[in-house]
Order: sequence, then structure tokens, then C-alpha cells
Amino acid sequence: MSERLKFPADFLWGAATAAYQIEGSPTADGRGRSIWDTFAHTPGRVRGGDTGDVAAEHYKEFRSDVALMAELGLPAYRFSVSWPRVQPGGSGPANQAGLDHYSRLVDELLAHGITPVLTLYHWDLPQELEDAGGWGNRDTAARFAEYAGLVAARLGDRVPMWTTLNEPWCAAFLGYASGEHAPGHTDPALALRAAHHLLLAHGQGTAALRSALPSSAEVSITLNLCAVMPGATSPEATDAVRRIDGLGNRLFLDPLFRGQYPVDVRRDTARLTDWSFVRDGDLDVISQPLDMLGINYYSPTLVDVGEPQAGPSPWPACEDVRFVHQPGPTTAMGWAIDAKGLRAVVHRVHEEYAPVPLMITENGAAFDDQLAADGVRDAERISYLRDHLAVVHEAIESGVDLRGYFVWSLLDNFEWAYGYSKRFGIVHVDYPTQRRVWKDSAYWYREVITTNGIDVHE
Ligand code: GBH
Repeated sequence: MSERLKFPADFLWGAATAAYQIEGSPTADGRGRSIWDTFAHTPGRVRGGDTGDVAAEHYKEFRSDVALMAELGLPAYRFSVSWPRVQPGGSGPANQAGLDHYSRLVDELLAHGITPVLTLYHWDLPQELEDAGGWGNRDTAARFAEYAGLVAARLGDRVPMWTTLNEPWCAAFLGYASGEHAPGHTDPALALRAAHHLLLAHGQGTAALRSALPSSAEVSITLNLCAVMPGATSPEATDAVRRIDGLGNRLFLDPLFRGQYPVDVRRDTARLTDWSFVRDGDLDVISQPLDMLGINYYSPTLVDVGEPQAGPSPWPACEDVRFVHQPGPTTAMGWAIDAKGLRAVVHRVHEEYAPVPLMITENGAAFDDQLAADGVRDAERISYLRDHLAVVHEAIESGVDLRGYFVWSLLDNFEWAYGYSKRFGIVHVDYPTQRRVWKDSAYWYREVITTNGIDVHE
């Protein structure tokens, strides 16, 4: 038996990318260096020594990529602007040649009837700002607000949806605590400070956007929220859930929607920092009203406790927390496939926090795709997407104000520390030729969009 689930008529379907992961052209039109250029060019940081120097050559080929989006029937496209293209050194006047590129991209999208959904920061901090302390430096928040104002002044007349930051958890804790991402520091106290300055940047950036954008423009932030569940039935495992939920979710949701940091997280991390980087008035800036909350979800998180482990971790003061492998199918990243996590995250945010509409700004999976003569048979990706969309549908039915869904990703791309070894696209990129080949999931997603629904088997 097959059942057809229809989505609301105004549900927004899209696909997402990020600048460093697809653009290439690292010196075109006066672009400056970002922390990801430095990191990727440091031996040992990225698998296979891969860098974003060429990536999917989207900077050069954006017109044919927009034509591809139109063939896919995409109503919306979520992309990020590269800060060092707009301000090569992270401050001062705009580099008009860099802004011109995004202006052309936006015009090309609009000409094809595709709504541009713009993210200002997807991890590519100008290197000069990192040299001045990066996100550990409070001044970086002010620099971000200045940058936001420049982009809004140029594109605000045409871009209706704006996101300040993509996944500040990753920027802070993978960048400054575990060192898996740029700039590669391994200092948990610095990472907590960076998290605060990222939130402050969001707040100051939101204020800058509000004053530069037409009142119809929507402003949001995107968080990677974890569905944290106990990996054992013990009080210790329950407490591990509280701590990881605190650092992964509440550390961001509480300041944004309640104007305060979670007391338990401050207490758990007190041996690392006195939190004196939080100044009077900061939480008012951080908690100003938003129009939308973006959620990125990939996989659930199971936790327990064990012998304390030494060495870098993205989870400050959690040396005794163990991440438990959930039995069952996984993606090529080794991430468990379980759409129940998305359900938990969406309902939790709806019930406990957000008085604002929600949007799934990223969801998708990497698999070991094989390029065949006539395409890519990626049935696993289709089933991953279908299962997660069924959860989205169910959440909407049960009253969650969930406005749209963006698949990660439109194209195979530079998967950060994994380089080009992991493919998340619904469209395959043959890197030697830069040829785009539709995977079966791309045909499937086009059908989802045109029929505004999914088929599920009972
Ligand atoms: C997203 O982040 C990014 O926005 C995107 O650029 C990227 O390409 C895409 O996902 C695929 O990776 O418990 O320490 O193991 C991914 C967010 C956050 C997902 C960390 C995995 C594991 C946390 N990731 N999470 S840990």
C-alpha cells in the first residue's frame, strides 16, 4: 500500500550549498584569504590534502548551475556569501567586484523564478580577522555586523530571506576546541568565548540587517541541533544527555529565545572559564526578535559516560562522556540514519522555545555513490530523504509551524575535513571534468517538488 503525503501549498522547497564548499576561484575579483584557505593548505588538516581551490567551480559556472536548478524545478536556493570576497581583509569598504558576483547570482536566480535564501557566514572567516584573534576577539562581532550591512545594502532589494550564521556550534567548537575545522585551535575555554562572540555577531548583525533591509525581509539564524538520547539507562547517562544537550542546543537556544545562558552549562564549565566575556547588555542584543529559525539535522546523538579521555574534543568539560554507536544503518560518514531524531528536535524547539516559524535549512546524507554510464543509483539517499520528509510532514500536521525544507546538498562538494571523499549532492560532480550528473535522488526530488508531496509505503 502506498500513501501520498501532500505538503502545504506555500511550503518552500529548496537545496543548499556553501561558498567555500563549491565556489573555487580563491583569488578571483580581489577575494582575500579565509581561515579555510589557510587550514586546507596546512598539511594533515584535510583528508587527501584536498582544498577548496577548485571545488565545483561554481564561481565560474554559476549560470549553468542556476539553469540546472531551474531544470530541477527548485523554488528556492540557499547559498552563502564568502566574507573575504566582500571584505578581503575582514574590514573596511566593500570590494565591489566581489559583491558584483553575488548580485549577478541573485539576478540569475530571480530571472529563473528561484528565491534566493542568503547565509552571511558559513565558516569562512577572513584570515586577517583570525590573525587578530578570530572569534575569540570580541571585535570580530562588530566586524561581522559591518560586513552584514554592506551585503544588505547591495542585495537587500532582491533577497527576501537572510541568515546571519550557519551552525555557530561548529564554528566555535570544531574550530576552537577539537581543531577539526579551521582555524584548528584546541582550547575549550577559547571555544566557549568564541561561541559567545558568534552569538553577539548574530545579534549585532541582525541589528545591522534590520536597519539596511526592507521591512518585508526575513532574518534568521541556522543551528545544528542535536537529538541527544541516553545510550544506557543510568543516572550518569541521563546526566550526560543534559550536558551534551546543554552545550549543543541550549547554549544557543537559551540566549537567542530566552535572553540567558543555561545556568547548568555555566556551572559545568566553570573550571574552564569565568564567563567574564559576557558583558551587560549582550544578551539583549543576542535575543532580539527573529523571523525564522533554521534547523540543520543529520543524525541522532547517543551518549553515556566512561573513563575520562584526554585529548581535544568539541565538548568542553565532557571528558567522561562517550558517544555511543547506535545500531542500524549508517551513512558514508558513519552517522546513524534515524529520522526520529529530526522529529524530537523539531517538536522540542516548537514546544520549548521558538515562537517563530521553523525551516529545515539542511538535511541529507553522504553515500558511496557509483557513477554509472547513465547516472547514479542512490536509492539509499532517496529513502533517507523520504523518511525525513515524512517526519516534516507529520510535524506540520501536528501543528508545528514548519515552512520549508532544503536538501543538503545541491552538488557534491568540499566536505570540510573530509575533502572530496564524501558526496552529499543530489547532483554528482565529476571533478576531473566538472560535469554534473543527476543522481536518481535529483529526479526523485524534482517529482517531490512538482507534486508537492511524497509517496510513503505503509
Ligand atoms: C553541516 O554541518 C554543514 O553546515 C555543511 O557545510 C556540511 O557539509 C554538512 O553538514 C555535512 O557535514 O558529536 O562531535 O560527532 C554538519 C554538522 C555537526 C554533523 C557535528 C555531525 C557530529 C558532532 N555536524 N555532528 S559529534
